[in-house]
Amino acid sequence: MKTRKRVLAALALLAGLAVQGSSAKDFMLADVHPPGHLMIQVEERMAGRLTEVSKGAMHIQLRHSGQMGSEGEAWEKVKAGTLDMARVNLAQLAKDMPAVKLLSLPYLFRSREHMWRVLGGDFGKRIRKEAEQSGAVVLTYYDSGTRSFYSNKHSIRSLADFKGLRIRVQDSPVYKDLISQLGATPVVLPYDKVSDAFQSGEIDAAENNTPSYVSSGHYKFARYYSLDEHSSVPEVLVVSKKTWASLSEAEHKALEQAAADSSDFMRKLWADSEQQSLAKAKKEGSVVVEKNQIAMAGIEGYAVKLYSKYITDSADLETVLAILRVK
Ligand code: GTR
Repeated sequence: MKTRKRVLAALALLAGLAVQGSSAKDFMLADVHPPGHLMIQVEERMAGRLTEVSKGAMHIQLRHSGQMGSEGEAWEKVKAGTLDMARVNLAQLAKDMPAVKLLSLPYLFRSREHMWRVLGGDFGKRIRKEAEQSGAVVLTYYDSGTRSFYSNKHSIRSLADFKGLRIRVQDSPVYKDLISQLGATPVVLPYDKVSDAFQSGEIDAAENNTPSYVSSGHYKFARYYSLDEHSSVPEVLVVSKKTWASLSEAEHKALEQAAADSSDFMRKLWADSEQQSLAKAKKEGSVVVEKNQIAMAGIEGYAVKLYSKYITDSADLETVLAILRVK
């Protein structure tokens, strides 16, 4: 046992030395969230862990609050190799990756656990492959809970309540079609423009998970939050293929280790973050409608009509059925 421990310690030392051997590396990581959002805390931890496992040879420079532009812009830069890393919502990749379109379909996942198992299986491999074809390496995923609608007009309790609403969505064909399908008008806007759009009247509704609803301040402009939980698209950490190719195997391992550790950390804290955000929103005046108070049959029934548009052939059908079959 002692010998095994010594061997492991020697190997760990060698891995550290191998990383140290090359010149110090700084990586720019873009995120749109502000300090205080759980995602930023998790990325700070990952940066610390990377410096630790690489024995001071690798560093992450975190550019939060959209300093590097919107998520769409960050994704384009990662693909072009002009930005090392970005943490974005996977939905941002839908235009480039057919697998993401399928994964973004409403009400696809039964639970967080279901989603994590799907990402850990064959479907996850397909996402990695499509990301590489687009110019990026998927380092890890993070929880993003479920997204629900919020409005400054009234609570959404049934399909009829969507009528006439202008709803902000991310730049993804699936989200745009979902809003039209529900009888409202989609308005594509970057995340940092949503508060202004509520104030100017450009939109009357949006959709997001509770930590983002609160940390973005949207809850101050749109008090009616209805927990319809229509979507569970996770967050993803991507590295530009150009950056990845410039690194040694030991450096890849160090990045993978720090990223995996940060994803585990987030998984433990996510549920608390959701609860705390919801409690804060309620305390400060948000009117929260629980799922069992919503006429879900109408909403879900209409939303899933999108499946017939996005399942274009028997291979897509098989993929979606395989996702649904994952226990
Ligand atoms: C947040 C998510 C971001 C982005 C944002 C949005 O919940 O973490 O990556 O997707 O929503 O709606 O633009």
